[in-house]
Amino acid sequence: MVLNKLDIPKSLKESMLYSIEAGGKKLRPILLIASFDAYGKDKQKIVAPAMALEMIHTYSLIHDDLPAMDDDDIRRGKPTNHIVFNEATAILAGDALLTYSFDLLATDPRLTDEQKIFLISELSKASGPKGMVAGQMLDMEAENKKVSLEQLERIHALKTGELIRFAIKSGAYIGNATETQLTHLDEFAYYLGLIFQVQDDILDVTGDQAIIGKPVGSDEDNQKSTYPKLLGYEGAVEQKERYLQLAKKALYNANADSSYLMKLTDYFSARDH
Ligand code: GRG
Repeated sequence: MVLNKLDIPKSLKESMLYSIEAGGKKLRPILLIASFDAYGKDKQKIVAPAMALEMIHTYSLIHDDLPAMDDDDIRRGKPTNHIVFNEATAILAGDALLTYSFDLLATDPRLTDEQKIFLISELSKASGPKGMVAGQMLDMEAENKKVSLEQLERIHALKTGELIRFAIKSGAYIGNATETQLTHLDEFAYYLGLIFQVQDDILDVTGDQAIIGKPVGSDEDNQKSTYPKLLGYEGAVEQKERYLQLAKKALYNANADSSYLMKLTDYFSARDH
């Protein structure tokens, strides 16, 4: 991993590597690669974008787990970053992963200047105040409040959906997809992000976390709006099916060699962790 070679303070590097190597599913880089694969050939070009994306996702999880936010002790099956190191180091490790991801894109010799500008601009929009950070803010403000389905969709489209959109859009862009294909893929990615989130909420009710981790109905659990709370369990499953049909239709319209993306869509919908 490129982080190993960085000449930076030892404790900062250890803290960054701890979370990156903690064993996440790497869904976003996998999506980026699958989207590239639907159009392009030279896979070397997507190494830096895939790494940058996972670094930003990991930064968001480190910060989300902090006492000032969700105050979580376990992430990716291991103690959270601030528990192992300390709060200040965890904040800096998150900051460093965020900023270094842009350095990685700006200096990758395999990307053209035009591709670098596209990737840096799209990734900063997706992760920043018009994207993931906005979603996190709206999510915090919605705690303990009743939200509508439209509000819930908006929160998740920003909070988790924007990075998923970046994965799909940038993979296809580097693979030289046309403008029309990118438009259809963007619609596909929007629904894929929502499928990911409904399933995440369903797993909170039915999955291992519900059985061995946070009990459903705990204080923490009550604060957040989720699809099952809003629509009931059956309603959430039906809503997921609606998103699934819309995602598949958009993917079909994108006219891609989309067998991997199709398989990933089914995986997102049926995943059990
Ligand atoms: C702190 C700016 C800031 C943003 C945080 C993404 C996010 C915004 C918070 C994560 C909170 C959370 C658990 C959201 C539910 C959906 C989600 C993003 C789950 C984690 O993604 P996975 O399942 O994780 O892809 P792994 O560990 O496999 O990478």
